[in-house]
Order: sequence, then C-alpha cells, then structure tokens
Amino acid sequence: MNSRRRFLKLSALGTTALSGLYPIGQAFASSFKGKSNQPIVISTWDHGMPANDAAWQVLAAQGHALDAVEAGVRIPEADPKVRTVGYGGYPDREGHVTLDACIMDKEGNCGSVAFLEHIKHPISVARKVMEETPHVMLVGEGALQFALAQGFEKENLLTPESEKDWQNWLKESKYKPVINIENHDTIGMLALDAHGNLAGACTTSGAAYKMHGRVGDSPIIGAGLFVDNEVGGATATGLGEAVVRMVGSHLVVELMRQGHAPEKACRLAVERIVSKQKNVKDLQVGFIALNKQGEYGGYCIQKGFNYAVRDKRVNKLIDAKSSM
Ligand code: SD4
Repeated sequence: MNSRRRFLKLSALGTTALSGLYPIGQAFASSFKGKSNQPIVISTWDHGMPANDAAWQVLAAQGHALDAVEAGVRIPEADPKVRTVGYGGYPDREGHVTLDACIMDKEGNCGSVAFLEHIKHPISVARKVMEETPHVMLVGEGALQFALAQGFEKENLLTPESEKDWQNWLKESKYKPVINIENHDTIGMLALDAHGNLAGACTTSGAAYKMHGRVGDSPIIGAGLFVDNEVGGATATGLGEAVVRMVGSHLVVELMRQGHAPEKACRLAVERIVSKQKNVKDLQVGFIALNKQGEYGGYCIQKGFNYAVRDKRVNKLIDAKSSM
C-alpha cells in the first residue's frame, strides 16, 4: 500500500481506534499495518540527550535502527561522569563494576550479557552474542572470555570517583538506594529508522552496591527491553527486581499490540507493578515506548523520571507522568 493510501486508511480508522482500545486479543498490528518512515529515537534519562545525538547521526543518514541504538548507548557507556552505565558506573558492594546489557533487532534477534566485568561497551558485546553465537545470553566469566576473543579490550572500569564513593559506602554498608539518584539511571533506547524498522538497546551498571553476582532487568529480554517490529518497542529503568517480576517491557509491547498508545501502555504496566507491591514509597520504575507509527510515551511510579526524544523536528527532554 502506498503511503497516501495508507494515510487515508489510517484517517478512516479515526482517532478513537488509533489511540483507544482494541478488544483484548485482537492484534493491533494485524488490523493496522501502517508504519512511519520518519526516523525517531527515544531514550531514558538526561544522558539520553547526547546518546540520542549519536543515534540520530545514524538515523538521519538513512542508517539502520540497530546501528543507531548501539552507537547511541555507547556514549554514556564511555562517559565516566555517567555513574550508572559502563565505565565509571557504581560498583557492587565488593568493589566490582559489573555490567548488564542487551540489544534487539527488527527480526526479533537478540543478544545479551550480564555480570560482565572489565569491558567498557557491554552493548557491543551483546550485539556480538546476537550476531556471532547461537545463543541469546552470556554471563560473567564466559561473557568476558567471549568479549576478549572478539577483540574487546580488558580495562579497569572502577574510576577513582567510584572507588572513593564505594569506600565511603563501606563505612555503613547499608543497601538502601536513593530513588532517581543511585540506582535508576540505566539507558534504554528505542529507534525507528527511515526504512520503518525498530530496534532497541539497554545497558547499565545496575543497582549501586548490589550483591556480587546480582543481575537486574536490563539484560533480560522482555523485562529491560522488548521489540516487536510489527508493533513497537519498550524499555525499562528503575528497580530491576520489580520489572523482572512483571516482565515489564514485554507487557508494554503487548499492551500496545492490543491498541493502547505508548504512554497509556507504559502507564498500565506501571499500574500493574504498583498494584502488586505492598509498599511503593521507595520504589521507582519507569518505562518508555515507541510504536511502529513513531508515536512515543513514557510513564513512571515516582516523579523525577525523564526521557529524551529526537527526530527531525524535536530534540528535547520530557518529564514522564507518574502514578504518585
Ligand atoms: C537494574 N534497572 O539493574 C536497573 C537499574 C537501573 O541502575 O535502572 N539503573 O535494576
């Protein structure tokens, strides 16, 4: 169908059908095959702004969404001032910087690494897992061996600042992360390219001062990230344990499949998490979502979560609505 006919069909569906509900079980994607050819990228938190810039360079040159999201999230991974992703990330309680990341493409291919030490760009290792192995996920020592075999450099990721903060933390050794500050700055990124295809990436050093060996939601396909090229993609930030329990990003995508707009899908997923928790006062979870038509949205439990959006016209940070 050419784009004009597709537009007319879309208009005929009307705004209610587009932003409202489809009966549960009726696949949104199969009823509506429209897609946007306007590239767009969205990502979590304010470090999403420079990350989006890098992704946008790929998208604006008609590049692929997969290359865009990888290039985008490599920016905070390499930035020691971003204390919750990659190099310079907060260590675990034993002083190890252990990283989690995953990536997903338009075919539903995915790759993931978890509990990976000494490699500055876990997202690129995750992509290699996707492209060079028959597996989806490699963890710990095995992931490191694989990365080294692929030519990644072994580095010390614990910066003097992070080491100093960890030494201070050790004085009390209390695991009580401060919401929106210490443990919620994962970068999750979703892109739609000029070919109408989606991809996503998610990368983090995880919760600050976590137990050694702890893995959050960010490298778990369906929890920290999910992309279905017929429908849309979603990614999560916040307390990984709460996101994993609800397989949060997959839930958001399925809600979009049922016909919900991205922001509403994020809100319903947040509300599901809230409804199952006894105490949400200290809990933060945020989702962002992008659908096949290039519509986007985000939602979180507590105020303070924002996300960055970049397309041909827009380059801005948006405060996500919250349920509290
Ligand atoms: C996790 N979702 O490991 C991540 C936390 C986060 O550190 O968002 N940033 O639970």
